[in-house]
Amino acid sequence: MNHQLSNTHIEFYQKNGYLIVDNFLDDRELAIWREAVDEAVAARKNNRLPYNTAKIPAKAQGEAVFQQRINLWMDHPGVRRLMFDDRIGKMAADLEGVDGIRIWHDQALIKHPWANPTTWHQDNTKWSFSSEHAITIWVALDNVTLQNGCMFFLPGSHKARLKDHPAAGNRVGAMFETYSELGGLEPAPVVLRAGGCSFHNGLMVHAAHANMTPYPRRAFTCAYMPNGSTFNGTSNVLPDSMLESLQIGDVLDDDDQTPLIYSRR
Ligand SMILES: O=C(O)CCC(=O)C(=O)O
Repeated sequence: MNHQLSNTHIEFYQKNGYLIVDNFLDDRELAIWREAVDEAVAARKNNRLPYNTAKIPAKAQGEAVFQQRINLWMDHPGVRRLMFDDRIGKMAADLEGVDGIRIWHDQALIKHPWANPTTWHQDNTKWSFSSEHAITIWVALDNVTLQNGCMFFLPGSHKARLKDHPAAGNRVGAMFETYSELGGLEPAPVVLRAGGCSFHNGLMVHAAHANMTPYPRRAFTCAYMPNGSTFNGTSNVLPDSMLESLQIGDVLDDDDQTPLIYSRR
């Protein structure tokens, strides 16, 4: 695993809000990741989450964009091993300059042939904690191109938290109707060879192309939160059973839901 970061990488990430790491996985590691993710997705069947299954059906619009299976670390030992690798936790901690990293959620994002684009959005605005130091790794399990649905980042857009998230429906650019100033930023396409990865800050405004090819585009991603992050009242991917007892301001430190994968102390 290509997990060594230089100061130049960290400076680029902190200035622009993202980083691309080519050859993150070697061929042997890529084969292991593909096998684990394919198995875990098949075993999950139609459930997006390992819990709340009755409440969260696969939404027609969501599945038209990608097949999304969340928190596969919870029900597949192979994925769990990959997600608990503290080398990745350290990369996330170093990029964000924080002392500890917890998994917020992992997800397989499989963009099937002819799938729709992902509208421009900011992830952390939708999550159950608010932090300037949330970070996501996005690992390409297939070559990711302009044709098959690569992501696009708006470099520098991570410096501001959006007040609310405009409902996009299927309008790719709905974000720019509310936040016209973002429309002046030049999008950076995230073209990756299989085994490469990107990191992006939780406030990075991003989107993805449609898949215009007859082949699936597989990605596995994990969103992380800095250790010590607190509940902000948004349910997002938390289980109903947990939401019943959580109060706004409670520290999200349950290792069965948001495990600590890296700590400097
Ligand atoms: O994988 C994609 O196509 C989009 C991913 C994305 O937007 C996200 O992880 O927030």
